[in-house]
Amino acid sequence: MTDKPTIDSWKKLAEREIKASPDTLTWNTPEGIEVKPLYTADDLQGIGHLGTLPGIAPFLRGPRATMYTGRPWTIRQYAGFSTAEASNNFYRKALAAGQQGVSVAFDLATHRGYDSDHPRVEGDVGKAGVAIDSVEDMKILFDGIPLEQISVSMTMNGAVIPILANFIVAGEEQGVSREKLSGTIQNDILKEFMVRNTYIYPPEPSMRIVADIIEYTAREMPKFNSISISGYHMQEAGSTLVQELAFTLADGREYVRAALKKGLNVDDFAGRLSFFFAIGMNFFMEAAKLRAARLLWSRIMTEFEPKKASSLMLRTHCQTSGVSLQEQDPYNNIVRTAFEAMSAALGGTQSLHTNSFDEAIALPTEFSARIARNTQLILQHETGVTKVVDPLAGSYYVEALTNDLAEKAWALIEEVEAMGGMTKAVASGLPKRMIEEAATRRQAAVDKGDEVIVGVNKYRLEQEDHLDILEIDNSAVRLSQIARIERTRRQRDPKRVAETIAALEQVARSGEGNILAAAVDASRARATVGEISDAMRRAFGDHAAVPEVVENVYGKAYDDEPEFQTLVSRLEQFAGSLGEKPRVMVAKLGQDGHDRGAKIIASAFGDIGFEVIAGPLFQTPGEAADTAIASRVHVVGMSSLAAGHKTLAPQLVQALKAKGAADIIVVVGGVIPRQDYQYLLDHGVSAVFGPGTNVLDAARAVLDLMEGKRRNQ
Ligand code: MLC
Ligand code: 5AD
Repeated sequence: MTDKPTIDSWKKLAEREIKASPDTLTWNTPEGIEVKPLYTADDLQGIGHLGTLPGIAPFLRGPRATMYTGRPWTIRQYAGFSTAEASNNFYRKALAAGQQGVSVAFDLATHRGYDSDHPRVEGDVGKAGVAIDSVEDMKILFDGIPLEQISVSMTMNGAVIPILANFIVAGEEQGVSREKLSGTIQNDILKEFMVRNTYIYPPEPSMRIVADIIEYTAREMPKFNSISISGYHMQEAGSTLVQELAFTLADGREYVRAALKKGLNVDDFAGRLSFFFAIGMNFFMEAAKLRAARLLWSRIMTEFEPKKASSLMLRTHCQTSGVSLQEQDPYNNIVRTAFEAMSAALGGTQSLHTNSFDEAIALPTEFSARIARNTQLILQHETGVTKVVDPLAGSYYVEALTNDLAEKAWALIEEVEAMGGMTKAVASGLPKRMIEEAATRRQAAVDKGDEVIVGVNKYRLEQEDHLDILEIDNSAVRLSQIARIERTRRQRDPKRVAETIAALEQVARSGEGNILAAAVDASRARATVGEISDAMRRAFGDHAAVPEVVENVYGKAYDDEPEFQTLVSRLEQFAGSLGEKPRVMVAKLGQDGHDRGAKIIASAFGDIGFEVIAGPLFQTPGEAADTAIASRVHVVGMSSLAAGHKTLAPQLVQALKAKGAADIIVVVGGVIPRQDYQYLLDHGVSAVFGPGTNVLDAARAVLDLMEGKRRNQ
């Protein structure tokens, strides 16, 4: 018989193996968690949550007693593009092929409450999602999809009132009354102000909208989840998992307070609050995050003293991480997504979207969507992962991680509380700043090669294969949408439209009555998404954010490293010859609010020594040209993530030319398919920086362009 081995004997062995202390193997994660090379039973000491059971508060091991053994998670692929007809066709085929729920992606014009004929949305109609202008489109979107059986998620936050109203009326006209409708509306405005940016109104009236929807659905739509409180977009914007966890749960607490203020009883709505998290590449930590989320949510909800156990229960959708997927060697993304999906299943998600491998380049094709869906079907039918509840429970590592994440997130939640809650914290800009700092730090780690991404900063292919992608002819979509809006306007009763819109505006202005109820009347009368949104704009005004740029994060990560310093000196020299600092404007055009890339570029370029002008979101090409000229910039860098680049970049070049500023260099960065590079270059763009570009390479290229221009002058 041998003695029970001790941790000291392991340490000695480990030291001999690596010829250094095993402490040097500790991984300091971006969350500030120290992941040790070995976990043992000692790491479980003092952890309070061990021994809990699934289906019973605090639900750490899952909201359902039987979890996937009773019913697997819902395969709910997020999709939408082009017209309602095209998206409807896509949904029907997906449902026939094994998808279990529908999840609608709307285009950015719809998100921001504009009809397809509005001049500000020319580049956006039908591009990043489906264009919906009125209930007529919504009816086509769900044609042949039985809404009393299939649950529908709608990702909508800005124009949440007209979209939910149109859904309710489309159901009605399909013969499905609203109490039978099942599904989820995202309706999570706080994270829009932090990261996703498809807000319309200022924070205060936006919070009233959220509360009105919770009130309406609690009373009239018992099977409908009133909100999907989302951390997904925080992680996409670059947050750490602790930030994602803490800010999402703090948002949830704020929504509960807003609903209680409406006079609702906590048990009348809490069971229909739902959540949404991202699942990135940190396999065990992501699964632990979902367990920690359930633990903390039940702790938060206990404060509100509900009577029903289901009010303490966190149910969540997950999506694999878009930001973890790469343009380079894109089939690697299938592998990444499969690991992330497994992690989501081990964490106990209720519903899941798996991304397509062409994520970093374009919207999914039928082929890439099939592989993404099959990833989940294979997990559910072939791996055995559904045969047991919470299989990671009792793992020394995962239980310790669950505890670490919960403790760290709780500390951040308390910080938010001390600021007076999430609405105030968001108004202060702190969460947004923290997330942008984390994003910039991560970019530096990738650019420096400290963090390896296979096929991007290591093992990169010399020659990338050609990839077929989905192309949307958005001018055709726009014309067909405009034709339908015109037909709808011709056929409706204008008096009824005017009356219902006036009534809606009155409800919005007075603070009396329920905005969604009023919008349902307007939708029945065939008022458009734009008209309903405008009535509320008149009452509430528009929200305009002032972009802030973090400083000294990217540069600090490089410290005095020669690669960075050489570039800084080269830029200084050029500034000397120019007689001033080179000025770069980072521009966001159209309704594309995805600004992680733009913010990172602005921040890193600033640290390198450029003077950076961060343009506001949602400019038209003409407005961006005016800002560029007024700021006397040398270069405009347009960041595009929503596929509007082929319309908007040539318009920007033309606008500069028309205003006598043809000497300003235009470069474009973001999600740009290689197929489009030549088109942009032919239309006056000087350089294109696709996904996976090293920021220092981009800065060097911009400097080359400026030097070249100066030599030729
Ligand atoms: C579940 N059920 C069970 C069971 N498991 N019954 C018995 N035994 C079991 N083991 C029951 C549930 O109680 C429920 O019934 C029904 O089965 C369905 O299960 P669910 O777990 O509620 O799943 P689902 O209906 O899919 O709802 C999941 C959800 C919901 C609660 C997370 O909110 C949802 O679907 N969210 C999706 C959000 C989404 O897709 N977002 C896309 C964002 S994309 P009952 O009667 O209790 O309801 C995005 C990108 C961008 O945002 O554009 O930026
Ligand atoms: N269709 C499918 N997936 C989409 N996503 C965004 N828009 C669509 C769409 N129209 C996914 C991508 C993106 C995330 C926010 O949602 O994965 O990263």
